[in-house]
Amino acid sequence: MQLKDFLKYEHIVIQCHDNPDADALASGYALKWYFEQNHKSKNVKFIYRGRNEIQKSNLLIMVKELEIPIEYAPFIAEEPELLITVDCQYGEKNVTKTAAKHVAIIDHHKKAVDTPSGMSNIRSDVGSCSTVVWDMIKSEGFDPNENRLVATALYYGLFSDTNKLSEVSHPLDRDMMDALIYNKSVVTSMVNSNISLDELQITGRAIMNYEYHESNKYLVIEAEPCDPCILGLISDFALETENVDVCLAYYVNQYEVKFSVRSCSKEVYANELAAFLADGLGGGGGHMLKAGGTIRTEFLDRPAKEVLEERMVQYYDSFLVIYAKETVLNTSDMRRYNKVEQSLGAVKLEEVFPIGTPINIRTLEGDVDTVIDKEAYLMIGIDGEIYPIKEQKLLNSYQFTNFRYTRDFEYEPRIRNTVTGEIKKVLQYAKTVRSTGSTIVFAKPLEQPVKLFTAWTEDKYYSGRVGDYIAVRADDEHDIYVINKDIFDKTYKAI
Ligand SMILES: [Mn+2]
Repeated sequence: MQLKDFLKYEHIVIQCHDNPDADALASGYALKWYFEQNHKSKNVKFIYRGRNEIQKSNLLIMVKELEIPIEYAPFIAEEPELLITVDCQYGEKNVTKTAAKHVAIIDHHKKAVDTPSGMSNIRSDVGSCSTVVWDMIKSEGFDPNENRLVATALYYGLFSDTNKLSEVSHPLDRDMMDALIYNKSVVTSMVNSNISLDELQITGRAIMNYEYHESNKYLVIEAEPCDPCILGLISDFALETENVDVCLAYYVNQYEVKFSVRSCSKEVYANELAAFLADGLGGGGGHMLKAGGTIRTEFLDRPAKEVLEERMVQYYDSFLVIYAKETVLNTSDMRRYNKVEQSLGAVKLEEVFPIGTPINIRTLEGDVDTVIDKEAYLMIGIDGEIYPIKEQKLLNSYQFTNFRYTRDFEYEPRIRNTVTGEIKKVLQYAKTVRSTGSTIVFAKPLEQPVKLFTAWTEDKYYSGRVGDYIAVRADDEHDIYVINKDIFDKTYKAI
């Protein structure tokens, strides 16, 4: 779905969820701005409905200072030609239903409704709906930076939905953060009016009622419904306590469970735990130390507290932690495999920017900073994963072919010259390489999830789920690793 598909409609209503938050306000604002850039005369309204008018002081500042043209419309007589719901999905409980001839949805929550094809853009892995709208507007050749107020709103939308950017994980979110030129003083005044005195009390009461689980050193803290940023505050603060390695803070309201996870344990990635807690019920993510998520209450058959507590226990029970350096696997029940020939992609970085250029490589898995030298290459793995590699190591296992390399990415990796800011996408520089060697490994499917610290990564683990493979090189008993089932099936054959 593209925004220009909607230009044919004359009468458009943009509606965000009831009890709007900063992200909802920003998404609708930017979208309305986009339509006005195209046709000044178009009849476009931005509304919210439901029982309550906006009250929170940061949102009141936002609407006033950023001149957000939103109307409170508890009753609506007209039936628009096109209704676009932003930061929510038409038909869900958190958005009052508005009759319309056509309905479109732009959102970043877990897909919860059926939508006619071509009428929705729901990107569940992105940190804010503001990011989704920003990306759509950019794809049409417009730049929200042309209006400082819109740019500031988008920035604050992402800022609020990701706990002050601390739970940002998607590269698109980082692209937007880097690109927006926003008004810092307005953001500061909103940030400093974020919590009401009532919420300050909620924070205190929540902390008083912590539950501590001594065996695994984690805290669970339930708060009354409040602004989600409070959860981040609580968990950041609680994690500073001695003998607390992990903290989960959450609240349950009528529609959803919101939670924040913090971890300072090298054996628990906050983003992994957040995804585990929300698995099948909503969405969760972030990065290794800080993460968060949402569970829709309609997917729960029991009280949220029970589900979360049970999943916390399951999370700790299920994983076997392996330190490859100190482990020798029993290979008697493992089969021997050979790596099959495969085609991967490689980019000689010197062809992208000159030698000596400091660059930032942005991929779905994260950012990598490096300086280009003569031997620097980028590999594009079988699953689209990107990693830097030196020429010698590349040539040890792969051979260049004359073919160009093509593939589809959910997010095409890009390289930024950190001095000039120039950004180039990698695919146009990628060549196909073919694997040569014939590494022999012992491998078997995992019967229990593991966290594996390889011999080279002592403070970083790789997770394997049941059905994934654990493998060890025949010529090095400590070179143990885990391989995703699909990748294993594609890259190894039994001998
Ligand atoms: Mn949102």
